[in-house]
Amino acid sequence: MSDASEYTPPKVWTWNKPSGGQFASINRPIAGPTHDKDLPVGRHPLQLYSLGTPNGVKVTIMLEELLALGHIGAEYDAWLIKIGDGGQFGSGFVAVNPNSKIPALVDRSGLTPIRVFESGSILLYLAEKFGAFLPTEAGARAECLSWLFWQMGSAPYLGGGFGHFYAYAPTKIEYAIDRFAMEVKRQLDVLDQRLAENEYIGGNTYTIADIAIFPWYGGLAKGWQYGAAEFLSVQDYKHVQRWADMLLERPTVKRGRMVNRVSGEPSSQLHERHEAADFTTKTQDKLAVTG
Ligand SMILES: N[C@@H](CCC(=O)N[C@@H](CS)C(=O)NCC(=O)O)C(=O)O
Repeated sequence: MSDASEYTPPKVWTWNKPSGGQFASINRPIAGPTHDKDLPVGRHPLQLYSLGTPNGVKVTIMLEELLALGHIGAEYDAWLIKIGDGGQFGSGFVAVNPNSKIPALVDRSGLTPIRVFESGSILLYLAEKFGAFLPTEAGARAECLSWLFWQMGSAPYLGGGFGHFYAYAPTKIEYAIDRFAMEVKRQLDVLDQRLAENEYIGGNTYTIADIAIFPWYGGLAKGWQYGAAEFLSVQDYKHVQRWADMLLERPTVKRGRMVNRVSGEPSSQLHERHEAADFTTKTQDKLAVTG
């Protein structure tokens, strides 16, 4: 492997070798399906096609929150899409999300199914559909949406930037790790300052801004991301820690984090969720016992 500093880009980039690193086998410079595969459809109004990554977990927390509020229309089937195996490139999935990334949702409650992709768009769609976790007063709504979109713009620096170069790239490039560590620490400080003055991200109520930001930045603060807690001194962000601990107390957050999860304790992994009872009967530890 050549040193990063020795590389001179050619005039025209061509796809002639794997990119290297953990996701080399699924990275491609072209869009569209690679194979024919229909998506399964369950009996509930909402069909979620996802994986228990931070982007996926945003939606399962939201759905569990809505169900806890008594919105039976938020009942959902959560199907597992294995992105490491290229499940996001099946024809059925691409028809729901042309961008080939989890999470993707189909709302089958009406006459015509409605597809929704991009986690922020899914949170907004569900918040508007059920009238929950999105303030109606103009100022509070604007604040909530500003933070929701802040998350959508910021997390790629954390995941695609810092996480990629710190944890996944085949070589450790100091320039890249420095650049993105600096940006991620700045982002954590933005949140820390906000949470020093406010109980929740949007102000004094829990909203889709918290639901969007928690899996990424709460997870980083709690040491779940990239083994980077010490490197980024996450304990220093006291208000982010306080907020993350508070959200972790919510049973809905606990349940949402289990859905479509394929790593960690077997008792924390519910690969697919089709009804509420699955949380007690279908986690991996239970399936292993019953076969
Ligand atoms: N902006 C998108 C990002 C979604 C995303 O990056 N999903 C990742 C998993 S967390 C994925 O499906 N990756 C598969 C791929 O890139 O092929 C969102 O928030 O929904």
